[in-house]
Amino acid sequence: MTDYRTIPLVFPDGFVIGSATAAYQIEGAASEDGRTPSIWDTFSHTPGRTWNGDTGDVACDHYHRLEEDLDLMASLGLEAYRFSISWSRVMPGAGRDVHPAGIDFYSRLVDGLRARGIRPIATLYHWDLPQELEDAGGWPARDTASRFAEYAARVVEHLGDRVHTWTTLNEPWCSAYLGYGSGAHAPGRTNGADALAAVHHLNLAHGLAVPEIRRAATNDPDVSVTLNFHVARGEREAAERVTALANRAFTSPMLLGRYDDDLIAYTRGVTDWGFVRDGDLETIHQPLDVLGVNYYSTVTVRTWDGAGEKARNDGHKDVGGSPWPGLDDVEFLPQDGPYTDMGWNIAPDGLEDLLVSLNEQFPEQPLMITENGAAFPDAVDQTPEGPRVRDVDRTDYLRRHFGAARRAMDRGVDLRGYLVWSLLDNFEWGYGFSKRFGIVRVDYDTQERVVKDSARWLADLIASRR
Ligand code: IFM
Repeated sequence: MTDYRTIPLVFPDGFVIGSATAAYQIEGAASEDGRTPSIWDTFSHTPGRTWNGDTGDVACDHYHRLEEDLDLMASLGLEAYRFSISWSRVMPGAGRDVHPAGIDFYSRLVDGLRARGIRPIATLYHWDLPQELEDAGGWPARDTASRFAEYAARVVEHLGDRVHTWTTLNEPWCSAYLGYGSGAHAPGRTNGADALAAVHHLNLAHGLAVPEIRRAATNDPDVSVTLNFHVARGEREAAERVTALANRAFTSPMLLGRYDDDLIAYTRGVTDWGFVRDGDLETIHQPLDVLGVNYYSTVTVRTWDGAGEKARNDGHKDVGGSPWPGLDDVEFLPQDGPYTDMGWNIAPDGLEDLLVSLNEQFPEQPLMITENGAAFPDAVDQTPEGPRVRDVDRTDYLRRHFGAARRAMDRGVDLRGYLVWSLLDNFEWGYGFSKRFGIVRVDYDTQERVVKDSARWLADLIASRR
């Protein structure tokens, strides 16, 4: 077993180290300055959908604490900051025009980052579809893809002189399969055929948006998409099926211009894929400057023999529906620990394997880790110097995963950067505020920020490069 903690963390010039967040998880100000509800507002306000009935109404109040949070990032020396833009804030009611107050917030954010020497990396869609578009059919409806491309164009017309990297979608796997398959995420629908239609329309949205971004931007930005890859271990055939649905359903159309035959075959009982029209795959297949990789843990699978209860340890909240349309006979087995507070196994070797495998599949494609991090319960110690969070478990997790990334680079992977999830403790979707991923603690009663030891470790790592 590799001890990833002993791998020297020396990264080349140009490699960026930073942190990431997403709009609904931190901003709050849910109905201020014209913002209208997204599917996550509706979902979180529906009884029983989130832990403790938590919502993003206030979250980390980042909307009102922008300057303080920017200074915090600067104090850690972050080289890049990945944030997402709330569609409902910049185009309330899914309107066609940009709302000045909404775009102004992101304009100030981008300017504030640049003034502090932090690279802005903007994600256009991190799961918060305007409710009006869900009412019109959501991602299973083709028109949503065109609306997304329009929204992308309008935003980039306003910020496209200053954002360094544009990311179309964050983890479309979650939007499609958790939103429309299992129902664990907004909008909470449970229909496998809808989930697969959503997969295609998210891919199409990406493909339609990329040329709009390139047309509207004036600073020759990097353009990317962020995918959450499933690293499937165990029985080979079951792992291949999981990989087809989870990973190749996105990488094959986006990077190779096709849907794989085995994916179509596995899901034949669910849908005939009639929603794929002539020309769609050419549209989706767009050159990308960087592919965003989100990685947290692995899954272990095998074909279910039908006896007893099927194991469902896929790391996703089980609310009854299935996020795996067409894979009813695949079971997800419990895995060896240690685990994070999400119950996810800690497996830095999975990150190394994933990066090496992506490099083998797409040798010309630069990669960036756009999310990696861990939830732990954390304790606050009162010290003479003030509150302190000694999160040795999170620091150890990050140390190992940075080591794994470095190892992958030694094996030839063109890795351009590493963004830790997350800058702040925040609204962890269905788990509400019960899970803390931040390298900075947020006291949700006072909104006080406490820099955890893991953030100090990250700051030291960044400082060591100067
Ligand atoms: O909090 C999420 C984030 O929004 C998307 N990627 C995974 C994180 C942890 O679950």
